[in-house]
Amino acid sequence: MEAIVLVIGANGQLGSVLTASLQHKFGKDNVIASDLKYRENFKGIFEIIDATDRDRIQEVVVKYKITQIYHLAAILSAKGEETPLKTWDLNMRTLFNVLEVSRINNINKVFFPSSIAVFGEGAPLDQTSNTAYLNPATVYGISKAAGENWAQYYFLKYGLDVRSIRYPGVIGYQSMPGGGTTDYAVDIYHKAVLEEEFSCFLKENTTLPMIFMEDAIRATLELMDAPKENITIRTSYNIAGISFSPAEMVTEIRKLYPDFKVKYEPDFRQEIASRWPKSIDDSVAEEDWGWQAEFDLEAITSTMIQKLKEKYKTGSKNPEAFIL
Ligand code: AKB
Repeated sequence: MEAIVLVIGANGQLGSVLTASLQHKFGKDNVIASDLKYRENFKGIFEIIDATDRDRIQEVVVKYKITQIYHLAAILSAKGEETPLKTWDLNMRTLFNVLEVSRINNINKVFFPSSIAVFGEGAPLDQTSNTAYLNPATVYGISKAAGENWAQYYFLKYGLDVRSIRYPGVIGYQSMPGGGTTDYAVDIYHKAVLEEEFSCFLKENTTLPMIFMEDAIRATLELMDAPKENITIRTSYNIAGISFSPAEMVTEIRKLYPDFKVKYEPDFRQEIASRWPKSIDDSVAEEDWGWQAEFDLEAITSTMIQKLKEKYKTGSKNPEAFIL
């Protein structure tokens, strides 16, 4: 059967790139992008959806006879700490709306992103396994840990085929992140290419798991394509890309920009990062659906710099203008 896909949160860092990949895979007419606001110059079908409004999701699902939903709308780790109750409410309400609409309309497959933010004190910091203790210290992490369990609940109770990945920090040139603790790892490349000084909100030796956008998108598509019987994890799959610290990024960037200047001004995000794993064991994803990352720090750095140089050549100095 042909897939007709709804992407909720299609303007975000991951959503914008995933939408383009889904259009490529399923055809422009079979992908419905949605977000709170229209995206300028977007090519394809776009609907305004506030995912806290269940009736609106239902309306769009019926209108287009949707068969798959990718639910990417959420408030992330750093931003979430400014308004914990609002973050909990938004992250959970939108998930429940998607799960309920999917159950009622017999949606074939649902994608729900989780995060390394589900881990915290009590889990090993190195090679954190899929089954490691979940003890999140941010409201975002709490909402993702709860969301994973609700995803599994809908699978066990209603047979809803919900699939999920615990993303590391995602690095891409196509779009800008917003409100995360790993955002520095995108900003740093923009500053390097603009030949500006970079102020890093994490300490130089803070190692975190990261993944290049191309790998993150491929992981998502591979998970969603995997045969149902291969999916042994119904909470969320660990996936690893490559782990590194700000200092290691700077060393790599200086190979191309020897005069690149960085100062370290750690803020509240340092505390969030300190509780997260340094590296991830993704052997279950590898066993179940063949997951393997391709981009290391050197490949990420050379691609980011080359692509951002091309983009900035077009004249815009506004990183927010970078969506695709
Ligand atoms: C964040 O930093 O909050 C996100 C994430 C790791 O989920 N990028």
